[in-house]
Amino acid sequence: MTKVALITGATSGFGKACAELLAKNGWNLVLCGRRQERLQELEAQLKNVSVYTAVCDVRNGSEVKQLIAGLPSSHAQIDLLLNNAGLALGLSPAYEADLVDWETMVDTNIKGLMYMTRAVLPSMVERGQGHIINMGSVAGSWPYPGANAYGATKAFVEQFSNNLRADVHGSGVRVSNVEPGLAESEFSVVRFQGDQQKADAVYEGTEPLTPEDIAKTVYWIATQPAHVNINRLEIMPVCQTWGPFAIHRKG
Ligand code: NDP
Ligand code: 8X3
Repeated sequence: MTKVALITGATSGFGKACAELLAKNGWNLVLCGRRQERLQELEAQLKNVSVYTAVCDVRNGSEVKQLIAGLPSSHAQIDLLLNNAGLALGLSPAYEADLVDWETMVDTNIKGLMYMTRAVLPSMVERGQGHIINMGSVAGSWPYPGANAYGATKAFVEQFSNNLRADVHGSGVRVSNVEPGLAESEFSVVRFQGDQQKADAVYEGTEPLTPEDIAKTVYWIATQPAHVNINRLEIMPVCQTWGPFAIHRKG
């Protein structure tokens, strides 16, 4: 039977690339994001599969509930929920960061992911099948200057994924956390509030991961045999690794 994947944040970057790869492999799709035009463009581009698009701001719990409750029967049984919608805002140290940015990251990366999970999971458990793949980040495990609230939201995603697994144990439902490092998408443009030059500088002289790399990873995780659960998968480009501890010296 044709599988159905629901992807949050399908209008750009990882979410869009995942939609394209899943469609290529015959999956029917529920695609959401806030930008309607982008959703329509993507729907028109994806041929031979059934695509249901919905404008949905994951920060709004009732919008999320309505979306799931109102899915047409053809798309109501979600086999794969890809909780991908998310963002980083700013790179300032915590003592200068904008509190509203922190709240937006918490509302999107944490609360939005919780709303969607809570809305979709009961049916998966009832049916004894389904897979939730959450989009974490290396920033959830490794601290770096300016990651403050963003990294902490992704640490939440990692632990929430582990705890979900503990809760669904015995049900057949799978939960995975993908943790990418440097990857070029609209991520940095969003982080720097539309400053394209600043965003480009992040990737200058590097060969970052691409959204297609992440889509292949997600697809591999989603197509493992039913008895296999990839708990977490951290992925970086070869050009990225860890630095030494920062030691502040007097004088
Ligand atoms: P993009 O900015 O290209 O895509 C982000 C997606 O999230 C967009 O489709 C956007 O859609 C959606 N989104 C943001 N806020 C909301 C919201 N409130 N409601 C619904 N959708 C929302 O970035 P990426 O593809 O790179 O990011 C995808 C995920 O991967 C994020 O969770 C990010 O934290 C994570 N990540 C990114 C890395 C990177 O280096 N690029 C590395 C590690 C993790 P719209 O604006 O239309 O709502
Ligand atoms: C995005 C990757 O390294 O910019 O989650 O935090 S990083």
